[in-house]
Amino acid sequence: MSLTHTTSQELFQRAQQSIPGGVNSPVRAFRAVGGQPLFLKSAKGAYLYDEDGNQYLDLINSWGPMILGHAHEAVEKAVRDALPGSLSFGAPTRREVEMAELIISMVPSVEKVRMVNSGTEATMSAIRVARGFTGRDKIIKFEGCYHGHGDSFLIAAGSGAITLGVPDSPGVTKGVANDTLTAPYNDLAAVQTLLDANPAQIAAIILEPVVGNMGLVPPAEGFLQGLRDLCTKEGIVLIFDEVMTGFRLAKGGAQELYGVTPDMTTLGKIIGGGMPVGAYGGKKEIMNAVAPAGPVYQAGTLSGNPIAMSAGMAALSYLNEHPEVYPQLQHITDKLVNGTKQNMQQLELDYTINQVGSMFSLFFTEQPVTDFASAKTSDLQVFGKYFHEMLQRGIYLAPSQFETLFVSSAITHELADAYLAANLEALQAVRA
Ligand code: KE4
Repeated sequence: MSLTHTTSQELFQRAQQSIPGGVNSPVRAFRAVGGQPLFLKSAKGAYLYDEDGNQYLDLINSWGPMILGHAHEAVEKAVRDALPGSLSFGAPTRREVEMAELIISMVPSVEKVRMVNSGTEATMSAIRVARGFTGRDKIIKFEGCYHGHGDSFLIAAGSGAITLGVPDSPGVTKGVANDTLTAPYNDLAAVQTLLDANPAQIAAIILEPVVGNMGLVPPAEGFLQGLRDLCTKEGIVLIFDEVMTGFRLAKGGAQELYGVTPDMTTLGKIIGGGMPVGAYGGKKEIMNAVAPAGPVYQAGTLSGNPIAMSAGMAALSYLNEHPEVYPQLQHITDKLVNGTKQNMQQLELDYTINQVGSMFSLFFTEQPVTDFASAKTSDLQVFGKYFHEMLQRGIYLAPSQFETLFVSSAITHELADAYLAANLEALQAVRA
């Protein structure tokens, strides 16, 4: 595919005059893979179209939200039907009640839920509630996990922070940083050490129950249950950040898949169907601490926005009513992963590939990848070359080794075959 990117290049030059780095979220800038970002114009089903008319098979799906593919009729119709009623009121609406009830029916550990406008708002709010509920100040997060750009989380953060080499961002005060303790993912002993050193001071442990933000890293056998047991014993609020995994790995997210129940859950991405929506929820006794029911303050002008609720409800309702989507996503993703393994075997390559459900990552390292340290053994130069080899063949991957791919239900067997053909050629090119 001979791709021209003239318009994208012109737009990127323009964008850098008015937007920091020319993008509204750092990972989009292609800094980790080199080259210039593509400016997208539209998308439909499994395909993206850029400003120069090039078509790409989408393996990011807006970093997770577009699980049903782009411009799905159920979601688009819901938004069209809502538009004539105005875009926002700043007052309670029927749709917000219906949305809350739907979330609670799909994620049983969530007994009450508050809508916000992003995953970052959800996680920021969840730890404030945990601190208010327990009267404790410190939190534990895991190296390489990313929970949005809230100050408390930009400590050993994954995703765009590590992609840009700033896992500990300037601008986060020592005071804030002192209250965030970190441990290696999958390391229960390290968590126990932190608890011993900070008795009765830990308000919450927050984690991605399946990590997407250092690339895809599954929880080790017993890790989630071990954290559950420690939190129960110590009166610590266990928060599953399911912004990526919620409604993706199962209707009830990773907590359903692994059978471990958190005290609070944060949600985003799929919950908005592509619109800006986040949510946090959990046990009634914890959520009743949230204003105006309780004293922990959190607010938002556009929280529960009617159009966003319409899009989110349409997406969640579709998943709720079509549970066959999940085994279908598993099957197609298995094909992509197993096909990649066969390609590597044919080329005598032995890179590591991790998968859970419809999320997977190819790491350019031969070591098992079980935490941040092992993820960082990946060869980023080779990843960058692979990324562009795939892009030239019309396959749009996440522009960072420290991100997961997301499969949509719009990806058919035929499209999986196209992906695998490109994958074989791209691996050949990087091996050379
Ligand atoms: P947002 O504020 O970006 O909606 O959500 C933050 C967030 C919270 N928790 C988890 C587990 C997340 O993955 C995210 C955001 N994910 C990144 C992708 N790694 C969003 C993409 C971006 O930063 O542009």
